[in-house]
Amino acid sequence: MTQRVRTDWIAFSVSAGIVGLVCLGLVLDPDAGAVLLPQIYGFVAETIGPLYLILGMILIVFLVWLALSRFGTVRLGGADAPEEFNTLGWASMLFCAGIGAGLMYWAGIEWAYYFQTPPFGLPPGTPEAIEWASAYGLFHWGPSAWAFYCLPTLAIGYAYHNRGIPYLRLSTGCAGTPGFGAHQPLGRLVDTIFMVSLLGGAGTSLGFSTPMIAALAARILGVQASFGLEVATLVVTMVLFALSAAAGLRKGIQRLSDLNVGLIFAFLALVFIAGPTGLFIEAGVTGYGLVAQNFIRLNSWAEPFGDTGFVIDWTIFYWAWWIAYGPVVGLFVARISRGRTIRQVIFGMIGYGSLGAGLFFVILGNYGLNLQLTGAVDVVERLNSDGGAQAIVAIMDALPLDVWAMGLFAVAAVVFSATTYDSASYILASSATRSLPSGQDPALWQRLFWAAMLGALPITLLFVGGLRVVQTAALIASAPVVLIGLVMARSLMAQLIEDQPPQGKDRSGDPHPQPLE
Ligand code: NM2
Repeated sequence: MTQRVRTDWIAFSVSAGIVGLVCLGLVLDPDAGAVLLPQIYGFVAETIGPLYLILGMILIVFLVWLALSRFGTVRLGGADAPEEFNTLGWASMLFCAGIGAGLMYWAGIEWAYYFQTPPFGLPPGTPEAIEWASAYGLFHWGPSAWAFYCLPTLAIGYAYHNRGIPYLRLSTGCAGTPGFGAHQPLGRLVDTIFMVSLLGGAGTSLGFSTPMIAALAARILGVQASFGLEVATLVVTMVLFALSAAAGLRKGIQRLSDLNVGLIFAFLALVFIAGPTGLFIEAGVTGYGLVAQNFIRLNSWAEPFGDTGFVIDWTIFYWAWWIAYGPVVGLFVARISRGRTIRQVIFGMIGYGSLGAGLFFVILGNYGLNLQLTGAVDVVERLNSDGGAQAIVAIMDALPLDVWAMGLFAVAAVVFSATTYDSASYILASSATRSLPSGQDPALWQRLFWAAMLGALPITLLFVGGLRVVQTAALIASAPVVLIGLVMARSLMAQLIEDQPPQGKDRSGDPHPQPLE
């Protein structure tokens, strides 16, 4: 018996409407948008930025405590639940869920911004400033950042696997708090906010990676990079995805993403061998050492007396982006983490995630930095005159194998983007579906619709133009998710304490018999 898959028109129209209106407004008056968005960014970042730093620190302490506490050994799915995936498969899936083509962009070029405007008011060009330029990315993509993914993963995972709540939605992570059930108004609100934040977080990612892919394609094909080419890149990625979704090639796209991991690591290996291998190792060790020694300082530096804007421009932006992206990663990782203990989820996500992202920064970032320092390529000049995407092309041009290395990188970035469309549109479509009997997929038209919506935001942001404009999308999308994060932490703890009472009456082995609704 197949039940009907019903669209949830409220969630559908509210989230599509918000994103549609924003895009329409920006297209109708891009000049006003170019002025307004940076102002909004400045205002929001200055106002709530320090709060993000504080919450980030509290979160890390909370997670480490949770992992080491008696709740750390609680297993998702109950005490006897077997692990669904082996550790290597789990680690690579969680890594791929958590990052996208945005990592490829920023690992290549982030250092060049820090090189020009170093942290802590250091004078540019000093050995210390250069070491920080190489190291700071390891922090922005490191343990504190991955912690933002952990909370939704645990809150959703525990409610889903141990409490038998049958929905993979963000409201599932809030279900331990009265009023937040999937069909209650607050729960619906959470799921609708989730959809908007996902559109903002994924839109940011595509907003960074699209110009990079377009610039690489232009260089490989020998044509001029342009806004038209950027739109074409996004459309081709979207069509690739739509074709595979329409043909029901879910398995296909999964294989493609496995292949992608292979491609990207082959690329990193190539750079590692062809580039200054010894320097990568030295810079990696130094970078991790610097971040470890200064961990509290980095997490708490709010630049109260300086005016370089480093924290507002970078740490706050990154925290916002991780937060906005957190719920979708949480949903996915919760789903694949059955059989893992809370401790394994916390240390595994933070550990494997940080190491995977760090590898990109150590190899790709230091390759570019070394080109700059040896005078082989003036990457910084290229960045300032032609933008980040062209600066990446300049770095890639220095690699051996002519355009082949660059092609490998570009193909991996396209597949990363296509898989972002795939998972994001699937989750958006599920969130806007009222009842989705297990084993059934949301309607195809919805998935294609959301893929188009996911493309609309980055196209509009690119049309208005500028780093700040893209950053603003992430910042705004993150604000409501922070509030939901507090509810999730509360819900998780309420359920854990209820199921594992202090005086030895441990019920952690039993999945909750009834869905709590
Ligand atoms: N985060 C990890 O494109 C991407 O890498 C998506 C970005 C949130 C900074 C994720």
